[in-house]
Amino acid sequence: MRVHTPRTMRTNGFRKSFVLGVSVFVLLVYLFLNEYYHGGRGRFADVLGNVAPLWMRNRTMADAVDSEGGKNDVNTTAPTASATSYTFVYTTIGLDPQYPEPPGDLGTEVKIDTNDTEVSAMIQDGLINQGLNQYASDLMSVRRRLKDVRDPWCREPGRYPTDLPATSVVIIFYNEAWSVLVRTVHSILDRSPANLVREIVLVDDFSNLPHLKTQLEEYFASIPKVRIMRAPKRLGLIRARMFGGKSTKTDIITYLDAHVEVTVGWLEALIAPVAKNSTTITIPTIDWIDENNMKHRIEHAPTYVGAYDWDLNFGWWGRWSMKKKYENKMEPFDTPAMAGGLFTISRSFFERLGWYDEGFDIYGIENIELSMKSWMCGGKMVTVPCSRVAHIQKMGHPYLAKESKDVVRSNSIRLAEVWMDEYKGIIFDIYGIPHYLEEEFGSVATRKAVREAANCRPFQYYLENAFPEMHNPLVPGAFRGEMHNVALGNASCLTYRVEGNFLGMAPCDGLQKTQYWTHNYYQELNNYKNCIDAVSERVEVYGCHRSRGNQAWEYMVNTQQIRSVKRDTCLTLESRTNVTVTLVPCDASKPEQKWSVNFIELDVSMLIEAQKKT
Ligand SMILES: *[C@@H]1O[C@H](CO)[C@@H](O)[C@H](O)[C@H]1NC(C)=O
Ligand SMILES: *[C@@H]1O[C@H](CO)[C@@H](O)[C@H](O)[C@H]1NC(C)=O
Ligand SMILES: *[C@@H]1O[C@H](CO)[C@@H](O)[C@H](O)[C@H]1NC(C)=O
Ligand SMILES: *[C@@H]1O[C@H](CO)[C@@H](O)[C@H](O)[C@H]1NC(C)=O
Ligand SMILES: *[C@@H]1O[C@H](CO)[C@@H](O)[C@H](O)[C@H]1NC(C)=O
Ligand SMILES: *[C@@H]1O[C@H](CO)[C@@H](O)[C@H](O)[C@H]1NC(C)=O
Ligand SMILES: [Mn+2]
Repeated sequence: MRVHTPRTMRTNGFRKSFVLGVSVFVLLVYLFLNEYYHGGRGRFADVLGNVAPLWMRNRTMADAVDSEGGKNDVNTTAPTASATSYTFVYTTIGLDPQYPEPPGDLGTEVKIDTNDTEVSAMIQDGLINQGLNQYASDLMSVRRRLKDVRDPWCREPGRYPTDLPATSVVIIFYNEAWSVLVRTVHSILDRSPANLVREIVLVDDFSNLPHLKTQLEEYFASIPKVRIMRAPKRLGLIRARMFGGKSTKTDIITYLDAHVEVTVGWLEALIAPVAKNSTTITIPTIDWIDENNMKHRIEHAPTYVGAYDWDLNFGWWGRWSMKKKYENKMEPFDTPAMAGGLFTISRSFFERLGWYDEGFDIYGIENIELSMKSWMCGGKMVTVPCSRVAHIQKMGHPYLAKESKDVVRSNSIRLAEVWMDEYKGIIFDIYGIPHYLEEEFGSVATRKAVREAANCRPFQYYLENAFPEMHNPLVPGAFRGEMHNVALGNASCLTYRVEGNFLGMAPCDGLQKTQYWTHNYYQELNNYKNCIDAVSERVEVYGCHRSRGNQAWEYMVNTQQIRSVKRDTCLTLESRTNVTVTLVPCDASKPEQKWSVNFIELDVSMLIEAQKKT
């Protein structure tokens, strides 16, 4: 993929008309606020999705954003000049008590009369289209205040060096709701030291919602720090992140999702470890904005750490389950994996790591790739407890909604081939394939060259040092390859042909296609994502689902039998045909129940030891 030069949105003519636009806008805001706050409820949602907050009524937006802290109506609670040289324009901008409290202020939930059926319908629309309660978001100020939720240790004077470098903040959006996106940007402007934010780059990944076009440009034109880039076609989240990141000029890049609200101190805490060592990638503590009511929920995130299972699907594990213990729980702590959207990285390190694999599609797995290679190529990844960023966890994956291709599969297999050495077989086993299939997943030659050039360590180093808590991937009797029945000998292979839906014995052909089986982490008997399924006393073949049940098998190493975990019967060659297989009660004396296979040999000792200790 070629990266196109960013199209800048501010021409002179545009600027002139914009000055006019801003004036009109300020006037409208004034009139509107008068109307709303004195004239009753209900009008604003259709007038202006972006509710301009009360405290802006006498100032232009740019004034508000660039204002010096500590004066007039700005209340600063953060460390003052004695601790750092930053200017803080922080959470607690005072509200005028004569007006009602804006909905959701200080992270409270937005209360809505759901007896109103029209409102309920609008809420449903938002949940379906945006994966969040957009109606509630639209009710809130785009500059809603959030509390400083950091531990007191984080706020101590002198906690961070005074000479931290600035960062570019890169945000990818695709059909994001107006209030959600604009609030993300305002939260950064309002709650970051101004001198640490060089620019905020909004990358439009080919959205088609109209409010993200001219309206967005007009809205931010008065804030020079905000730069809007448009992808020339749909790039997908991964390539859009590279598109935006490569356009920045700072050495430090901070990525955020387009549906977050940062809180006081988030940025200093993220930048400091990267400034100290450019091979460190930092991740904030990701609090939860409840997608149903926009409530800022802070109780869980500090107890979690990013991790994943062998499906490479990111998840949150309890911090207590990790081997490494920390005396001071507020210090940045080692982390095996990132969720993906929120992190700070040195641009030079990102370059050395080859950014992301450009062969990755859309979304997914790139977070695991970056996690692995950060550790393997001379650096590390840490979670920063003092950096608190609130994130809307959307229902479903609106970003993926229209994609039918199994992107996670091809991305996972590319990742495994390049980064996982002999452990890649574990991933291939999950997809039931014998080796990397270049004709299907494309070349990875350039990715292997990246790994070579960056002089990265083996995957085993990552397991030992970053992720010893990883589960043991080998089930008892884990195998891959041909399945021979002892009654027939090694020239006859268990075969599955999609055409005719045939499962049975056939002469071995050595092609590793219809006769290739894996007994994998999910206890499946898997041939290219087709799994043997214990329907009843019969066996049939269905798409693999990883949920065990009918598709879970136990290879009994001593007797060579294969038992259905669900039915407690054994996979047996039917001697009346010598072709078909069935399920009958297990009987270790029957050769028709014995299967000779090739067991997997792999060093997983570091994982097993870690399990014992926890
Ligand atoms: C700010 O706006 C209020 C009305 O909302 C007005 O009474 C006041 O005089 C204004 N102050 C300034 C400095 O313009
Ligand atoms: C700032 O906020 C704090 C806590 O909300 C409050 O105690 C203090 O009085 C405020 N200061 C000013 C100058 O408004
Ligand atoms: C919603 O309707 C119920 C039953 O009609 C009523 O008890 C409740 O007070 C109503 N809620 C609001 C917020 O009007
Ligand atoms: C940076 O961190 C890496 C490990 O994460 C370490 O090996 C290296 O020595 C550090 N560099 C400096 C200059 O501290
Ligand atoms: C079949 O192959 C297995 C190894 O897969 C071997 O142990 C066994 O002796 C072979 N049996 C015959 C009959 O050759
Ligand atoms: C099945 O194979 C076994 C072993 O080769 C043989 O003894 C038996 O006669 C065969 N049965 C049929 C029905 O072909
Ligand atoms: Mn997100």
